[in-house]
Amino acid sequence: MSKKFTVAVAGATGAVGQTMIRVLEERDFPIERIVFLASERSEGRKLSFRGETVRVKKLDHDSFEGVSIALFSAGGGTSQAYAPSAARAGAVVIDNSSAWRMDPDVPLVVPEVNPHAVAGYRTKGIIANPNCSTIQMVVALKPLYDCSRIRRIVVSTYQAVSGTGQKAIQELKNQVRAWADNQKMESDVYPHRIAFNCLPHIDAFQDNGYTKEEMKMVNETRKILEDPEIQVSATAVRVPVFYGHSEAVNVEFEKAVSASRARELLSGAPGVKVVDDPFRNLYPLAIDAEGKDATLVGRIREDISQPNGLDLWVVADNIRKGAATNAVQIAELLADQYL
Ligand code: NAP
Ligand code: 3JN
Repeated sequence: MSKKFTVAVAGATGAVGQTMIRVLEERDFPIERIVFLASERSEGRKLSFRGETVRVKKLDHDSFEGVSIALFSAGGGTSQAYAPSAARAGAVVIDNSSAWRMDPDVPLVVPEVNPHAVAGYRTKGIIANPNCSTIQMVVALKPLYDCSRIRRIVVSTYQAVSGTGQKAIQELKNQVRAWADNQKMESDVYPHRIAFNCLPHIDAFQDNGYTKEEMKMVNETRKILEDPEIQVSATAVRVPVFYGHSEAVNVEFEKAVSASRARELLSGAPGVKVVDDPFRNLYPLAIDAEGKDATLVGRIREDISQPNGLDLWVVADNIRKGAATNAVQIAELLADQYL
């Protein structure tokens, strides 16, 4: 009989937590018992899992007795405070926040890119899930990197409001409704109106003029591709889309990679779906990525401004591949090969 695990979901009531629960169901993860954890605001709330009702418990330091795998998506502060307790209790933590991503003793894993890194979980009992914008970009770039080393990436992101959580999804809905009703549009989550607008501001601004979200893409890409020399410049933009982050990615290689070679490499790559027939209006769209796990890549073309460059348009569901599915795939690797 194959092994089954006790799995805890910390942040079970949130946008990512809810999707992790659905992905665990869909992928039929071998679960013996499931534990749903959130803040005291949600204590006692009923959630469903495989047709059964499970009550949410308040996350505490003693929530992890008997838990083998703890999926965290309750914010960085919560992960910082509770992941070590979970690991001490014997659970392997798979953390969706940025709290542990750059810790040298914590692997940062995208299963299609660096599955071998999972082995590093033994030091701290924690594995970090990268930022959504990084995940989809490295899934698309890894097959190309294996053909020729990448020197530099210039990326602009077009990020959906679901990346900010449930309240932001509601804020965009409310503003669209208010606009249609000719009413005043209220902004609480974002510093400006998000409906019919683009905000070049995701997470906090840093002293170097970049935002934290942009610097996550720089540092996480280097760690996952195990290449500290890659130069990355990112501009992260919030757009009025509910689900699906899109990215315009310009890449400079050490040796030239033609567009047709790139198309060929990406067509056989794990987790990638090439959608690239622009003359028939076929290219990756956020509305097509929504609810799916593949990273869509299209608009593949040689950069006319430099000899070794390519341009790509990369789209994925930020809550699925960008967070929940990637975390569950890491759990599958752990369950199959390590636990
Ligand atoms: P969300 O919809 O606002 O949900 C937040 C979840 O965290 C809720 O379940 C909430 O419980 C719980 N929570 C908040 N404070 C808590 C506390 N002190 N103790 C226990 N639980 C607490 O946010 P989300 O979009 O799901 O994102 C959650 C986190 O996932 C983010 O903060 C981020 O770190 C990470 N994330 C990562 C990515 C990525 O790129 N990989 C993308 C999105 C989010 P209540 O319902 O009880 O308040
Ligand atoms: O804004 C997005 O589209 C992605 C957001 C991710 C996020 C949101 C709040 C806190 C993160 C993250 O995963 O980097 C964090 C965080 O943990 O720093």
